[in-house]
Amino acid sequence: MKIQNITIRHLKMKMKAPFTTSFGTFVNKEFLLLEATDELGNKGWGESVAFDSPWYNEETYKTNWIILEDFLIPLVKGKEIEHPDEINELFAFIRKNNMAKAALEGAVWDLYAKRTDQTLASALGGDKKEIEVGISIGIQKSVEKLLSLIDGYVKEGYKRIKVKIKPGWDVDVIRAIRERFPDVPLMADANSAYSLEDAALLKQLDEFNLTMIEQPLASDDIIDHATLQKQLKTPICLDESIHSLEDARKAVELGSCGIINIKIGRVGGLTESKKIHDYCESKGIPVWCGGMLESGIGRAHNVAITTLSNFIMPGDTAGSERYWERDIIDPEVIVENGYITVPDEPGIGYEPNLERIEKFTVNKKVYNLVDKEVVR
Ligand code: OSB
Ligand code: MG
Repeated sequence: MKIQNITIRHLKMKMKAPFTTSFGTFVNKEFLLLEATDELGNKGWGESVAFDSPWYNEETYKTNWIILEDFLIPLVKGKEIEHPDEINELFAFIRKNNMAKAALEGAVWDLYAKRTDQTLASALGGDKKEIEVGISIGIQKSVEKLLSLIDGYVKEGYKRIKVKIKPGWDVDVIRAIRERFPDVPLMADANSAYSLEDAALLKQLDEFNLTMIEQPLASDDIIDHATLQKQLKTPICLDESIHSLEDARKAVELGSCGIINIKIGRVGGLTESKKIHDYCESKGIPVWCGGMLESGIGRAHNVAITTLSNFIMPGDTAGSERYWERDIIDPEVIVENGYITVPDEPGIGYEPNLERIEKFTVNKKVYNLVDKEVVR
């Protein structure tokens, strides 16, 4: 395939409810959507999961735009692409900027699946017809409010509950949840809010039978996590620390975690996600798909990767209605009794709704990748 043009759109969507983590609160979601057209007129879609502020990692939607415009789009210009795995190699010499890479690579994967008339899930090698999902709940104003939210999501059928923790909102909160919901599959995500000095406090979480504790220590660390894991019964799951297959290998060899959260954007795309998945499968390390409060496009990519066999723990891919008044795809992502039915249309399997996309578009630019015909 040869990509003819790429449209970058900057969208701003209001979240149904603010989402608070240990590092900040999201009220609006600003992000980039990529639409790539091939020579047959197929359209492939990708989403950058970079936020408007560099607090989860160093990228933002604005830095992504620059990297795409100055480096990544020129790299695919004029290239004959047989398979999306080639994009991973093509981009490899550019350091980091994984979310920018993943946005374009994701659009190419969607194009490839559509051209070969298969679902993105089957193009990736996944064969689940439905996936099990959990939900991630932000830090709340009160424990009572958190308990009532959990109650609602448990009744909706979500397969596990993840709550955000930070110093001052941790052991007592988890204890209160366990008193009210003794058996619900439960985990906690600290988004790097602690250090090894907090080991004794984190050890107290062992008594609550959590399925895992996600990223307790620094976002660039795998050494202290290995030290901490030796002291904890609860498995550590790494999120922010894993950017590549190499990072996964080192973390697993060091014993820094027992579980890995795969986010397509954080690791630079679907090809790298698949590599991490396959490596973890060979080592007996379960993986699950993380979330970045995605719109329907990114959500569809998450659904597809989750169909791979070693995604054996419920991920954070909740239904569209949990985030948006109205998502930008048709149909929206629907969760029933904790399951999402994997779509069976070619590619991402959901139709981007251009009318709604335009409504949320703040800025857009079309990049033409075909040299204009030379008139002699
Ligand atoms: O650490 O997994 C995280 C949201 C924003 C930034 C980081 C994280 C999260 C979530 C929410 O936990 C996942 C989702 O519902 O998309
Ligand atoms: Mg996390």
